[in-house]
Amino acid sequence: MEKLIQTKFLTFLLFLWVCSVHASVSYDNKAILVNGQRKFLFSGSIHYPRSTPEMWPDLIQKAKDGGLDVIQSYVFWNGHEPSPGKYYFEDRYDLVKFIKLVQQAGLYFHLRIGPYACAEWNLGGFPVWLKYVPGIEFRTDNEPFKAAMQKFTIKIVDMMKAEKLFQTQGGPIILSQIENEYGPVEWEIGAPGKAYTKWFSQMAVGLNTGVPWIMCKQEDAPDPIIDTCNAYYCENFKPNKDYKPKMWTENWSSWYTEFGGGVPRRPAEDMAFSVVRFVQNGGTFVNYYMYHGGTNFDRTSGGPFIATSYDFDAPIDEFGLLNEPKWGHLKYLHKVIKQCEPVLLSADSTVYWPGKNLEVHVFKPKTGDCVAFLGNYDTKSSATIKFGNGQYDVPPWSITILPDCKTAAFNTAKVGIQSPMKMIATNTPFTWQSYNEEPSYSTVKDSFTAYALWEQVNVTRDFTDYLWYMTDVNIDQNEGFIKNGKSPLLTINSAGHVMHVFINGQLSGTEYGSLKFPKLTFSKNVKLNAGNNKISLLSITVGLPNVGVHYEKWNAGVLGPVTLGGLNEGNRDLSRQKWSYKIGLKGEALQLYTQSGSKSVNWVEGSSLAKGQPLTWYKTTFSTPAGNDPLALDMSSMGKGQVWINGRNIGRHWPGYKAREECGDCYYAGTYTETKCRTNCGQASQKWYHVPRSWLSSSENYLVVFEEWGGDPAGISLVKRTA
Ligand SMILES: *[C@@H]1O[C@H](CO)[C@@H](O)[C@H](O)[C@H]1NC(C)=O
Ligand SMILES: CC(=O)N[C@H]1CO[C@H](CO)[C@@H](O)[C@@H]1O
Repeated sequence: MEKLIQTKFLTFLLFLWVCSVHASVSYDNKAILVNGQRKFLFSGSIHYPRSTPEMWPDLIQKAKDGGLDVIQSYVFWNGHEPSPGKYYFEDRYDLVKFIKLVQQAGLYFHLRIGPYACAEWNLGGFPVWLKYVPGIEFRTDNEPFKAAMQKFTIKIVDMMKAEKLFQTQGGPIILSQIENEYGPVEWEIGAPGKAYTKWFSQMAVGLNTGVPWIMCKQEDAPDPIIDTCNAYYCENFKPNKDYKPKMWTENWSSWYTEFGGGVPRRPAEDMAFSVVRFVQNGGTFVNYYMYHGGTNFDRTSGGPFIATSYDFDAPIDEFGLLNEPKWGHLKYLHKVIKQCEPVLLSADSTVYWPGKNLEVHVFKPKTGDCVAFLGNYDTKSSATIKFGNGQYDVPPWSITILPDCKTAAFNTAKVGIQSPMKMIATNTPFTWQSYNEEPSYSTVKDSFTAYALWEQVNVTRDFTDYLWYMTDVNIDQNEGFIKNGKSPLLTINSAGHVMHVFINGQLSGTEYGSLKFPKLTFSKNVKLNAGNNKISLLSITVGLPNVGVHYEKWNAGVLGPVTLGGLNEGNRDLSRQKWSYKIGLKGEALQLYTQSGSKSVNWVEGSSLAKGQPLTWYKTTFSTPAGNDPLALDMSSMGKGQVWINGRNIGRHWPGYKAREECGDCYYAGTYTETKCRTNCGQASQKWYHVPRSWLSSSENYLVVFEEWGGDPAGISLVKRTA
């Protein structure tokens, strides 16, 4: 036992020695050290697939102008390995290009390999095929999982090394991350979780990247890995060893939007306040999650029910414009903190409490310099704090920074003027044509059958949101309900997420769940005729779960029971009768969202144009509006579906899902939670959908909307975002 410990200790020393010879990034109890120098680092999350390569240089420049030193991103495994061993690193998934742009801008990079990302991303960033590797269980001591995770981690590390992107090779990557917020899962699952942590820690360290590894929310992160904090406030966070620095890897700039929820906003005053609280308590690495949130294009959002916009009320908005006053307020804060950097990095603060809810931190290294933070934690009243020879008025819930212990250079609650952004209609008229897709029946081509209800993703493998469950119901002409004119009760239990019920080709109802309760039940008296009746259920996923212990085991689709009540025999269980399955929509198979595919059906227009009808495809063409303002589609008049521009999917639209909560007022003071300061209550959770300019052509653009519920395309407009 003792010998083992000794050997381990020697290996650890050897590791430190190797690092100190080759590495130019290390850490001590105070900070990350680059080339032996302690650094105070402001970092911001920008997820490369949530914007376009054409947007990247500008986003990175705006991050730099905003005072950031580091850009941080997860690596999105499902985008990079769409099928086993087939890799993709192009377009929005060109990770190397993104990191090189960060390097060209003179910034550092923090590579969160994971490869578990969470991130409100489909299946938390894991490819869907991974779910179907025999015997697999995600994120635990499971051999098939560990083999796949290791293979992908090595793939990424080797790629970074080949491109010389680690700091030790002259590149911008100063930190990597393995796993992600694993602590809470480990705590819940116990021994196999602990074994897995030990394994992935050793695996990561063994890859010799030359830069420190971090793990967030992992209190038992083994040496030499640094554990870090993710939360709205982190001032009370302590690393698990006193020789590790205090780092904040996710300082939430707000929260994500879900379909059915309001849009969260976090006041700039409170953001700045939380950052300064962390800094005065010795924190030296702050990352904003998100600095630019961007868009969940295509079907990349997770949840389920995460909206297409991932704006996050971040300092740079979804469209790549500055979100003021947040961006400017934080820029100023960064500037003032950087003035204090030498002092903050060379001393610890002394703290005292001059009154109720008041707190003063003073940094006074031997050099004779002095930095003070005057804090008022009262949520209602301002306070006058006497300090040195001065008196300072400090607003509620705020901190004033004195970089020389005399002059008030910044107060977290004093923000600049707001410059609200507007969505202005461009004069781009749309002339629509429509094509109505019939519901599928059991007799449809390319269907297959089973005497069972199957789990949806098992069948679709997530190549589409849509799966048809179809069955036939024979009704005897002697059924009592035929004679007395009553209707039988059809009850359908589904694991989620959305279901349209068609009976003999007519839409009889739509049900949908929510992020918290994805399951749904349809229960309605329906009209059935004597003889054969066709029941067709269109079951729809809205992003696969991204978080939770063994979230890979969550089901979707019509799992039953499905019953018909009020018959002569009583209840008839339909769950185990013959069901036919059809994957995807007809329009998807025909690729109606491409110019060539659209030629395969007959479209109608003018007075024949479909309005308020389910399963409708709409198409139009338009020319690109002049100028550089970011563009969006206002989809308020529509229900639910997907939108394509020039064949590219801009995401799921669902303005028909209204934010069901009530929005309270939004005073900046007081502890922030994501339910505070919401907007859009009672209205569409999302009505604008980002249209990247780089996806438009200089001549004619082809726009296609698939509408599930029924809407009025005359209400769709192209808008531009300007100040
Ligand atoms: C998954 O699909 C297969 C057929 O492809 C079927 O045999 C199996 O029962 C299905 N499993 C579930 C849980 O639906
Ligand atoms: C991932 C995580 O820890 N999220 C937490 C963030 O903070 C909110 C509010 O404090 C919690 O509800 C979340 O669970």
